[in-house]
Amino acid sequence: MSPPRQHAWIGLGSNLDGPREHVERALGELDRLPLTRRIAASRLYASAPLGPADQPDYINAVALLATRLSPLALLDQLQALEQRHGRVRRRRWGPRTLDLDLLLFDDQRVTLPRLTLPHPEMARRAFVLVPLAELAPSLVFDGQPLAHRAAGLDTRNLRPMLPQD
Ligand code: A4P
Ligand code: MG
Repeated sequence: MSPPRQHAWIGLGSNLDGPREHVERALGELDRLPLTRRIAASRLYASAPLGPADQPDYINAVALLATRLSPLALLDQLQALEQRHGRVRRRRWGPRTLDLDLLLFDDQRVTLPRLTLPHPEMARRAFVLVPLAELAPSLVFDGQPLAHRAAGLDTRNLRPMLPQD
């Protein structure tokens, strides 16, 4: 019997070497991971960097996957995809060609050295919560619908990208 299909929410980010192309290409690649389909994607958003300011602005998006992979097997696939985009890990919160964060995996809670679920920073970050709320405004996180949570964040820095941008 095959494992059940579960829902995984992925945060995508890039701020190097044509960030928009990295994010758009990765959205296509997420749809081709083993045992996995992409079932929705948010718009792309541009924002100033959180963390060190001496780096370019970021492009972010969120995708919803249906997958039969386990959370750790999906993390392996996401990290392999980051590598294929030429990601080099330097400093924490530093610039990167592609960052793929596993935000939520159904309602699983995981605390492992390699994986924390839900992603510990997601609720504080407008560039994660706003695209997530765009896809799932009524999804309840920590007792509150995402749309309410997103409305409470400072979004002055964040702008949806237009086709001509
Ligand atoms: N890890 C644990 N839990 C998870 C999870 N739920 N999803 C582990 C993904 N990975 C998880 O990540 C470090 C380790 O976290 C991995 O080995 C994995 O096993 P990393 O991506 O290799 O390292 P990092 O980049 O140094 O840290 P991190 O925490 O991923 O960086 P962030 O928090 O993603 O921040 N500003 C804007 N505007 N937009 C951005 O997207 N991104 C960052 C990066 C900084 N500033 C930004 C943005
Ligand atoms: Mg990361």
